[in-house]
Amino acid sequence: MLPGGGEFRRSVCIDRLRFNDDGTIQPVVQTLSSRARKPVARYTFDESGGAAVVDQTGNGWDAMLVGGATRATGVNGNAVRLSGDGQYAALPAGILWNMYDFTLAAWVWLDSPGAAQHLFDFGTGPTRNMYLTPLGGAGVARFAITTNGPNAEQRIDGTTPLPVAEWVHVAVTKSALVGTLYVNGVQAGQNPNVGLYPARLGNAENNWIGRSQNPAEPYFSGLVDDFRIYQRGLAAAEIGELVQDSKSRKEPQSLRPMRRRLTISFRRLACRPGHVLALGTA
Ligand SMILES: [Ca+2]
Repeated sequence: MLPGGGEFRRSVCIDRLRFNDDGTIQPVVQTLSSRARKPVARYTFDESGGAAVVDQTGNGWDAMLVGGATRATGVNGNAVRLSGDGQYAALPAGILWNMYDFTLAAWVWLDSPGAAQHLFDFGTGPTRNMYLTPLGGAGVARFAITTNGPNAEQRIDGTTPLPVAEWVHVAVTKSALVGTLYVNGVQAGQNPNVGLYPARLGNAENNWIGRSQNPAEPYFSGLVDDFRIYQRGLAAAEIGELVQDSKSRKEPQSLRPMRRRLTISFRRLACRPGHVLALGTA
């Protein structure tokens, strides 16, 4: 139980314990597998068109564009364009069902200040949800999570609204009780006592990019690119790397065209049935 109510749980798997001569336990060093470092879901919106949005992680959390949302030039490849008039992206039910710590990150382009618009909103309705607005009631960008309506929100407020008509990277992380809001890779707000977490929203079905759980609030108007979900709170340095990686537009080594002349020759009878030929460069 937490001092302010609610609860916090974290599951850990300990690989190795080392004991001192006096029976005390040496500190446990946390390491992350390569799998844990990767996002749970990632939407690059690089499809040429259509309503289907592929989860680039291969985890199968494919999304769907609703209301005729289109694509336009993004930070890297395409982005999704949302008109502010009934268009949004719907992510699968339960995508955050088992999350305690998390990171949500995306590039956004606001057509207007976007008062009360929701970049994302995951939940079951106006009572139980978590969202990010570029311009909330306090006049600044805000992340909030609640299981009992707006008056029970736990919030992370920025210091300004999100900038308009330019690409902005925005990220929210939660690690244990500490929730942090980043804008363009720099910390813009922090709340050290965020006791709620996505798993408290249950097997939520309304997981939206560009639409609020509150039907009275406006749809998002602008562009969204490279929307990522992690099942852990990324460190500040990692958020910075995320911003730089997107800007550098690096092409993976394996996808670069090969410009070296290759000569392949086979000795007679060198390959037999069942042998596999692998091509590569030294
Ligand atoms: Ca893209």
